[in-house]
Amino acid sequence: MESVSEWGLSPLSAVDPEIHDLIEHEKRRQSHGIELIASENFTSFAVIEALGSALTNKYSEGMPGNRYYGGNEHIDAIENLCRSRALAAYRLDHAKWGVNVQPYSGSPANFAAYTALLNPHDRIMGLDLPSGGHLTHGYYTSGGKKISATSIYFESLPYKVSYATGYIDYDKLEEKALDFRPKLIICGGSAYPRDWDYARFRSIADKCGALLLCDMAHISGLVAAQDRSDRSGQVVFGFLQRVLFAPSFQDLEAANPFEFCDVVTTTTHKSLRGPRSGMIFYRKGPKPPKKGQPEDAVYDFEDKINFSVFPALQGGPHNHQIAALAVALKQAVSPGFKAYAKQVKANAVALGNYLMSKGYKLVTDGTENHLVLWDLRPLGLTGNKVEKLCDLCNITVNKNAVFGDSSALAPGGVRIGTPAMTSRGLVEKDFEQIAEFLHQAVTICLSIQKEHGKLLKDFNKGLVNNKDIEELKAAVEKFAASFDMPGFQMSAMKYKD
Ligand code: DSN
Repeated sequence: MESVSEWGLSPLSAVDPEIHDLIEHEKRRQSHGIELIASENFTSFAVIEALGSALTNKYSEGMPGNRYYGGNEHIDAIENLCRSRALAAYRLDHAKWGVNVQPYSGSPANFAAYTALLNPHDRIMGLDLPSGGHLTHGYYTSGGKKISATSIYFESLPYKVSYATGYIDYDKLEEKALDFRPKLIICGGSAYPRDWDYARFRSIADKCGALLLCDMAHISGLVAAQDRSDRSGQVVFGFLQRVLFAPSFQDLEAANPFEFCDVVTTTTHKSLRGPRSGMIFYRKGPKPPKKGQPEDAVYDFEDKINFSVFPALQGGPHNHQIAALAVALKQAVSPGFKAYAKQVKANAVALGNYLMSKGYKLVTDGTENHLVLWDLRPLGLTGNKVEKLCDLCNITVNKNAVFGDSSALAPGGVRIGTPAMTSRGLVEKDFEQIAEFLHQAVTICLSIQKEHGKLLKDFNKGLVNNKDIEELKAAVEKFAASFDMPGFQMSAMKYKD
């Protein structure tokens, strides 16, 4: 048998050069490319250190203080710290809100929340996928094929954006909701460039007796961002926090879903800049007085949500993720995080304005958050072609449906987000340069399509040995490599050039 130090203490490069090498290639791809996927980010070295720690060894099914395994004293401390930091990050009073930090990621968090709040076949309404919603909000195709487990196990009726404006059509949503009488309305999306009117959602939910859940995954960093310099990053709970530090409207980088929703779910690796993980926040304590409700009514979400996460849907919590999330939440209440979130938004505006100045069409003609949705249909191009060409030039975007689209594989747009490159220190002028690169990429796409034809197999021929693509790739690499990279030292990479 090998010695412990031989199999257990040798570095990755010695144990598995193949995987080590692929990781080094991926580091080069990340550092020498322009990362514009709106749901991605670059996390910190401290978060990565916690993720790659001995915490991955431990089983801890159950909740802190009530586990099915021994040896959890430090794991309990970590999960409790993570929970209190999560509440502090969103300025929540722990008497009124609780949080479960065990979901493995966003889709499991959403399904656990639905499992807790709904019975099979209960009715739900979420933003339609082609309108910028998420699969887990109940998507099925226009032909009726149920794509998401949410639409398989629950009866889902989507609401949509107005085809004229690209904004959510709240009046239509209200009309549909009053007919459909859902038990749950879901707000939040994956490709919606505007802020959310949570007060209107609440009023619609109340009119039809529905619960209101926000999936704030994309904007969770913007919602967390607040000027905390007056507190030097300290965590302050309770009355004092609410009175002295209640954020003014101008102080927030996004409308606050906690003000109006019953439950809020999120991933933690998008604009929040943490590890891949998920959280479910829920109201607890006395319910506000309402006609027809007993005076002492209290919210009953806590036990249901904790039970849904474990034992109903998950096994052991991923403690390395939870510790890494605790680190990210600590970083999210530092004064620098507010500046980061502001810059994410300013960069999205700069990028959007540059593209519009070139005559391109953005959904809703702009952005109020971290992303723009570029409508390529007026150009006669599809998102898959632009995504592919950009990939060849080391620019990473993703094809995305634009309302009215029917094909997910050849949709009419691309989604472009600013969180990742802002984490590398880029500011408005850099994003104007990025928009110029995107303009060049689309120009190349159009000339290939003109020369070779619209069919994908013909278009693909124009990508081979294309001098314009090679030149753009070289310029993109030079540009991207000139910025710092969070998480790892570029100077220590195996593949630098
Ligand atoms: N898949 C993510 C996105 O790209 O928006 C959401 O979970």
